[in-house]
Amino acid sequence: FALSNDLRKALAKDELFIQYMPRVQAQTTEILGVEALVRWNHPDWGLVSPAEFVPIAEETGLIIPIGEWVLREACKQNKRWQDMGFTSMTVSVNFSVKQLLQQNILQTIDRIVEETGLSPEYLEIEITESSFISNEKEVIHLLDELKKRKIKVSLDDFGTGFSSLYLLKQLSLDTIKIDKSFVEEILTNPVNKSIIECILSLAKAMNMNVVAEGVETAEQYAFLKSKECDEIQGYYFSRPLDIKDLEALLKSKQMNT
Ligand code: G
Ligand code: G
Ligand code: MN
Ligand code: NA
Repeated sequence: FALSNDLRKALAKDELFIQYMPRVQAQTTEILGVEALVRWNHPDWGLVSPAEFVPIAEETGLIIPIGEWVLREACKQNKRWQDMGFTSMTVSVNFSVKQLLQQNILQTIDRIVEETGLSPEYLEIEITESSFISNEKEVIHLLDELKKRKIKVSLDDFGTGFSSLYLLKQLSLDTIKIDKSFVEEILTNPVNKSIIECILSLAKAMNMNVVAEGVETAEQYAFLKSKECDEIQGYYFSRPLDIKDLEALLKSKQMNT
């Protein structure tokens, strides 16, 4: 309870901030986008992980104002980067189920996109399979509406939830993100290897982009590259970064090309 009271004030006290984690094209290692990851700098406890406070935010409903803040900051920031010359990066924002199923979520997204001036094709919303439990119709409709607006949608933590192939076929998804638990044992566990190959060929047939998450070693990267996985996200390329550090990385990449 103490933590949820503190979280209530965290936004007003400017204790939340965002780190951005690069997503690179597998073949060229060009940075195609960044994922916005919220962080909380608690006055007494220091950094509190979102793995800890996002569930509290969901239970208390605070995920609504927090999620809206993250979305606005991420769009604003990406617009700034575009104005600085980093013109074709997508920013991805994680949406929890409660946030996605708000009554007026489309109006909120429209308003934020308009306010910040970001072109909608440079915004991606990450949802999880848990969004679909007993809300299939609503979510299918929402994804169609986002597609009309050219906003991208990715399915996060793919393979850990409840999506059926039947459902996957009906969704307007741009990208699936293979959960890091599959990538972790890619070279030691033949089953994981098969699962990844399977997801890659399925995604190709369905015209979806695939991001492998949690890539930490050269061997994992080499395997995924050889299987023509589209994009890589993981500590092997970069950890989540503060704005200044990301800008330094973008500049150094720009000079190398
Ligand atoms: O960044 P890290 O690995 O600590 O994130 C832990 C979890 O918190 C991940 O599941 C991630 O998706 C989630 N998370 C990070 N930022 C946000 C956010 O802005 N909104 C939501 N709903 N979840 C987030
Ligand atoms: O649930 P979601 O996929 O949004 O979670 C993203 C989280 O996964 C981020 O908080 C990020 O810190 C973490 N992550 C991304 N890549 C790696 C990685 O290579 N290794 C580890 N341990 N965590 C990672
Ligand atoms: Mn994510
Ligand atoms: Na994920």
